[in-house]
Amino acid sequence: MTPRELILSLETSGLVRFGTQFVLKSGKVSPFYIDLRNVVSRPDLFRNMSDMLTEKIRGLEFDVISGIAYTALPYAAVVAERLGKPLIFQRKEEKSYGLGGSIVGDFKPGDKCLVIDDLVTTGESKIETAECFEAAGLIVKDFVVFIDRSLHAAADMERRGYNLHSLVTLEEILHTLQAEKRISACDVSDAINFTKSLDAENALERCIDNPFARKLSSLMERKKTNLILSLDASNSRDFFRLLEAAASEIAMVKVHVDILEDFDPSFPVRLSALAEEGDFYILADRKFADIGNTARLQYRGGMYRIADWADSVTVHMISGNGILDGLFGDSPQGEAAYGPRPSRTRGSAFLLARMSSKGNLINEGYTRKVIETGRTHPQWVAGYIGHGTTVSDLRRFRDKLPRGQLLLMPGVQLQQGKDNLGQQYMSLEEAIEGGADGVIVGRGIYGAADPLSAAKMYREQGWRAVETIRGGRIMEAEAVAV
Ligand code: 5BU
Repeated sequence: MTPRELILSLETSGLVRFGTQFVLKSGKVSPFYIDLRNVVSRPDLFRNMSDMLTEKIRGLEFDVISGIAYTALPYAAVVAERLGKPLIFQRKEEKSYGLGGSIVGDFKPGDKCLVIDDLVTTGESKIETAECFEAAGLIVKDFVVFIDRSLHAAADMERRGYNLHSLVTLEEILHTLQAEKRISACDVSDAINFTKSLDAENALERCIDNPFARKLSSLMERKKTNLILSLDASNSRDFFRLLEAAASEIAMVKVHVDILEDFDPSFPVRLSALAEEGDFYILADRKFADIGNTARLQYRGGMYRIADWADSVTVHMISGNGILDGLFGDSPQGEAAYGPRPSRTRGSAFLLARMSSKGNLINEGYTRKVIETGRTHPQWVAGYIGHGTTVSDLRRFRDKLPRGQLLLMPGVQLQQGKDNLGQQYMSLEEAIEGGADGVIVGRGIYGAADPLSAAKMYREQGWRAVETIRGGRIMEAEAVAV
């Protein structure tokens, strides 16, 4: 069966329909309707579509094959049998008994898995499936669908590291049916306009506007530096000596305030004045991790009163979303007990999505949930702290982050390497090539014989890489346009 015959046959069978208004599952009213679920009850069409799919897939490289339940599963079974490849699939429901997780079938970590689905609209559900498989150790690169009913999904998926192959596209359907006079020019323009508006809405949903992310990225572009100095000094004399020297080179200073032996209330006063004068922001790397109420007390109160002076803070999501409400939400018990809520531009977080230390316990499933939390809390989450073992590993992770939120990467030095306590370093250029927006450097600068020259070198090399690789832009244009 050719793509043209498939289109005509789907239209004749009423599986692709135009000309009236259809209410979609989302409640939106669409001028066309595509539903391939009942193809399985038409043996001839099912066989022909399975044949087409088999031919499309034959040339691709994979070890196991999967279909997204329910619609695509029967095709995946047929194709797997024909090509002599193992079939695996993801349960739709969480299993509450017996052994094994949500994936049925045998595979080895590192196996390449090809995924079949019936349609693609935004690509989001494909990416969710890929992430589930990746969390189980599989490698997902290729998706094959019958119909790409969007105008952008293939490009969006490609940006996130996946190939989308389709047997027919919406444009081919429209073109074929119009040429056959089965639909009018008006049907075609209605379908295109509807799809464009749906695509635009989806793009907006994925695009996040966080005030601090915007401020930090514009400071980076203005000052031409993506350097974040991790100033892990143990006394304030060393801290300010180093910071004064490096101030002109950095976009932000990262502070572990509890490392200081001689902290007193004059420290944040002096730090804030220097930040103002030197034009950089302050990130308190406190790594809050407790329940919301405790995190709130730690952030707004105690000796350090971090909320009063830090532009942003780092947060582990291990205790659940309540920590973000605790840190940045209003105090139901009043401000007296907890201190005031930080201002909108000041109260922001970088979530720990991946760590640089060897043997850390964060896995892909955890990282995925952290990103999901960041995506659903755009008012507070300016970005993520993350690391990659290689450029492509970092790139794949970066592509999963919502646009408009930033990736800051620790574990960076001029060359790859490690320390003797588990820290693993990636080189500055690799970090930027992999998609880090800010590079966090500690000992590479303050441990150098001449910290000021080291800071200058990191800033220059880092910004040169930003200019070469991304044309001197930190925030993607689409994100700023929101
Ligand atoms: P270094 O001297 O460049 O190795 O310092 C790195 C800093 O980044 C240090 O303050 C760490 O606490 C921080 N860090 C990290 O190295 N790796 C991580 O995964 C996270 C934070 Br999260």
